[in-house]
Amino acid sequence: MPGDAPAAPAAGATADRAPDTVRLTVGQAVVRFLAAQYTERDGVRRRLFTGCFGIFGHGNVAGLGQALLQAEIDTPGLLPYHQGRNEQAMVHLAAGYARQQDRLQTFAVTASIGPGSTNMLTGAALATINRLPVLLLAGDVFATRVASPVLQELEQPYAGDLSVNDAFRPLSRFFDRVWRPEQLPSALLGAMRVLTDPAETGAVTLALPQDVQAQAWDWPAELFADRVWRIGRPPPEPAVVARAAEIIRSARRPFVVAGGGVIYGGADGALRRFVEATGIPVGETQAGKGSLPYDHPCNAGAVGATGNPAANALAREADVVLGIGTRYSDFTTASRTAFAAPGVRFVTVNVARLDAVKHAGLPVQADAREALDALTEALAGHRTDDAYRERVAALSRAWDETVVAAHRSGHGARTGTLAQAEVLGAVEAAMGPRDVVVCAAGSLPSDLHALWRTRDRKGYHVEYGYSCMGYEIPGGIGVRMAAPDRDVFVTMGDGSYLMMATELVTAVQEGIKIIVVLLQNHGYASIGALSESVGAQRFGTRYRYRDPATGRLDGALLPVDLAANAESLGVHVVRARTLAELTEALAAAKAADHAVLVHVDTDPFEPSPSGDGWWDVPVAEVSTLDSTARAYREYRDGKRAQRPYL
Ligand SMILES: Cc1ncc(C[n+]2csc(CCOP(=O)(O)OP(=O)(O)O)c2C)c(N)n1
Ligand SMILES: [Mg+2]
Repeated sequence: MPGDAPAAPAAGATADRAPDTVRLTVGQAVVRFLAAQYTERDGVRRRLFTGCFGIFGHGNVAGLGQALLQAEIDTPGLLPYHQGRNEQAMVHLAAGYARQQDRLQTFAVTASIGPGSTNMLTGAALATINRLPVLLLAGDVFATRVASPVLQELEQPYAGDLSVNDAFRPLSRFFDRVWRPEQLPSALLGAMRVLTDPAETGAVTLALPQDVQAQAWDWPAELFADRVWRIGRPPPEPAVVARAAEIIRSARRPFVVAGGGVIYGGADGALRRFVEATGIPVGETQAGKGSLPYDHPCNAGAVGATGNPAANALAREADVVLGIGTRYSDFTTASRTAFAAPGVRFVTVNVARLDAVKHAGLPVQADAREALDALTEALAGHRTDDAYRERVAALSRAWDETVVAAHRSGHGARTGTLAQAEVLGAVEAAMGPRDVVVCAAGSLPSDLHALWRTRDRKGYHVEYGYSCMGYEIPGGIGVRMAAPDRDVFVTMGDGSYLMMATELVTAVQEGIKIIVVLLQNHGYASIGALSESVGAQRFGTRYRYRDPATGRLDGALLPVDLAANAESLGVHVVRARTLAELTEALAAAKAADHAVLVHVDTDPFEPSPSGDGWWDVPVAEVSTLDSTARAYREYRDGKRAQRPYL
């Protein structure tokens, strides 16, 4: 029964109040509580919440807004407030931050009721799919319903207890709505339990009705005591390790798939020891790129639909695949065509049972580092044969030569417009060994996955669980906030820029240095190429005027000037036209102490070299178009290679 909480004693009326209580509003209690939460892993303690991002409206201005103000004035540093431009972007920023911090620290995000909150839905999905902890504090309608329907309230004729925030339920790993102050402690503790569990983590949403946020209550003082959430390292069962070692020993061509769990779990050192002892080659997923330096003799690089030919050849031939910290997305398995050997078997190390049991392999449900150390010990003396190791080295060498040739193709000098791979070569060359490249959607993630030569475990940050256009700038700001000692190079397309450039203002406001490399190719080049491959003729993928003669969007290029747009937001902008200008601009950006955007035109039709990974995108089975009919026949052939892995 919302809203009929007994009136708490007034401040100062101590006679009937237990001495160990603190009188605060729900909003003030949330801020105090969040500031006292810590994570601890491997003996290192960190604050779980570095601060709170927020945009205020009537759903949170008087509750959490007042509480954050009071904290800023009374106890500076308790839970620092940051302003964002768009709620979705604030969640992306928190997710980028959490990823760079190996999920040990994050931000809370507060939004008003209605559209402010629902703007966070896309961010929630991104965080949950990428298994990144973010805390969403969504303003909600009056618990008392005294003024219903309030501005922006959803009135559903069939349910009185529903609000727009119920849309967060399927996207959150934990959801609670605090109808009464008494419910707050259990909601907060439930939220922390999920945020700090590597197997469970993702978006956590607490819906806070606007009247309840402002309501005062006498809280037990112990609610605000420092709380340390230990992030453990569950060890594998010895019998399972023995069985896994037996399977790996029986393999002639074993292959490791290293996923994000290797990096989040700080298992890169353990992986290196494991592969150096056994000689087993490694393919990296998008989230797992950086598990080994690119030039490590056991690192074959990117595997899967966007993988390189070296890793994909090894995957194709592998008789045992040891997956570590991967969720085996369709990009990693090339839509279940990557591991093609008859009878291929899987051993899967993952802290989450959901992932450990995939592909009907042997599940090793454990922390990645613990499992790798145990496997190294159990496999002592075992090593792949010389011929296999030489093949890995030869394949990797050949791919590296291809990458270097793509960087130096001379396409820009010949045609007047740079190829994307030339731009990536220049960016890579401008970066320090610890600097971070950030990306999320378009044609860049596949090029980065295949071509990028990662030198540091935290040097590669491509969001490819949700591949969300618009993540790039806020995600990059989050990375930089987590790692102010690293330069952050955000690479993005014009489509992503137009989707969400707003947080450039946040970078300017907070003096956060990111380097945005904006590749202008006048449309959705990636989807254009995909469209062509499914026989859809690049329909709807170019930024063109509607041609009055044809009535279609195939007229002249639109006169957009994204460099001017970025300038108008207060960012320092450099326009680069040639490889030499680009190199110069990137060097200047690296030396600068403020945010810089480098604008460069690229050729949408010049593909980068890539592997032979397949991706299942169904093609129209019947059509009046020859292009589609042709594509369907090819699709049917591709489909034959798909396997259930059961
Ligand atoms: C929010 C969102 N909408 C749509 C998509 C589907 N999509 C993936 S890439 C892409 C085009 C990206 O264009 P741009 O950023 O210019 O990169 P380019 O493909 O030109 O390299 C689209 C529409 C997406 N990933 N995210
Ligand atoms: Mg584009």
